[in-house]
Amino acid sequence: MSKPSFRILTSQGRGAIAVVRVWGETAIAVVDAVFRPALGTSLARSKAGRLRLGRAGLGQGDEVVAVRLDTPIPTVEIHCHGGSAAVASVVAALESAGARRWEGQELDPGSSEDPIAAQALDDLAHASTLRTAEILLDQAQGALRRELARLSRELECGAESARARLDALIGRAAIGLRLIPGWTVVIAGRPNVGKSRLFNAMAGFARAIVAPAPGVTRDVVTFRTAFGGWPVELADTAGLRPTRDAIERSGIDRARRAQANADLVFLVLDRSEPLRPEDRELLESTAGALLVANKADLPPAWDPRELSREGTGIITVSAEEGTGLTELIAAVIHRLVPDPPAPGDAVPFRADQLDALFGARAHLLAGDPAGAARRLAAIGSTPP
Ligand SMILES: Nc1nc2c(ncn2[C@@H]2O[C@H](COP(=O)(O)OP(=O)(O)OP(=O)(O)O)[C@@H](O)[C@H]2O)c(=O)[nH]1
Ligand SMILES: [Mg+2]
Repeated sequence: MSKPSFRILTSQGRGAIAVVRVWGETAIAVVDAVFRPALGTSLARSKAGRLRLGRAGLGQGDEVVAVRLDTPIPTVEIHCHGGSAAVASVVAALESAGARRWEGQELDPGSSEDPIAAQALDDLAHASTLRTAEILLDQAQGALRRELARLSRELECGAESARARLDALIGRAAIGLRLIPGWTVVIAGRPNVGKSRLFNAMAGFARAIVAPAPGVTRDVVTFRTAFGGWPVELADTAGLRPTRDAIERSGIDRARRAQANADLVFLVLDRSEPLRPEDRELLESTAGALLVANKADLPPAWDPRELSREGTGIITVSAEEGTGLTELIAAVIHRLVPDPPAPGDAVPFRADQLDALFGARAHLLAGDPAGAARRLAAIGSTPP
């Protein structure tokens, strides 16, 4: 008989609880060999779904909860403490009882009839916000699979609507592919406009150094947070200006690289001083940036309406007093996720899914709807 596989479902790092899933024909016997129930009988004789308290692991072992799942393939989950030593002890005991660590990409292929659902469950373990977890849970419950099936039916009967449905799905992948890594937002501007003060105000604590002298920030300082439930890495950068100082120049190079790779750049301007030529150059070189007029608590030296770009506007804030931050965060959310998915919407969430959607689109544009349907049918069937 083949050896059962196991996989740690929870993400690596600190956590109160870790979950180890074991599956395969002999999974229950193998877990019974390492699980010592506090009371009662073996897992083999327990009902599926019944939580059993006991110990598992080498030596004394860790106090754990074990549960048999009601799945076509025999499966047990062991919930142990989340510290690395507790997990390592349970894993070592499972390995010595004959289980093998699962190295595949998907959670446990074969226990789910839908590999897309298995991939979504796998990603769910890494979701950092409730909002992103809900979207992945919808996909785990079949939202994407059902939409692909609808799309295939429309392709088969040559419906005009198939193209729009396919394009909508491709559009939503821009969100889906960001659910785990999140978006990057970079704060830019000339020295001393208040970038670091604004960064701290948005992070909620004094992460970056703030000082009256220009040229204070050198390294890119980052902080992971979430705006409106969307995970974001916010980055404070060196003020941009010509300089002979080698260290400052190196900081400015880093700032420019961070801007080039960002999903969104804020260009911060100081509203309490007349705009300088450096500000105007930055306004020209950062065409898609969100404009932020800072130091609104001081008397204004210029009118933000002079600068508002068509359709974008300019957000006025005081990083010092915290005013305007709600509007700024709302503007960031709107720029990053202008059209959030509704509950239950299909959202592609892996690069291989997006590749297949583009492949299907190319077939469709070439007048080959059957080829497009074949590409869609293959989604999730091969490991990425
Ligand atoms: N009154 C007022 N002062 C501010 C505000 N924001 C920043 N400052 C002050 O402006 C000065 C520069 O602030 P920083 O946040 O260090 O500016 P920076 O843009 O990060 O500067 P560099 O790191 O040198 O590029 C400090 O003295 C801050 O206290 C604000 O909203 N109002
Ligand atoms: Mg700074």
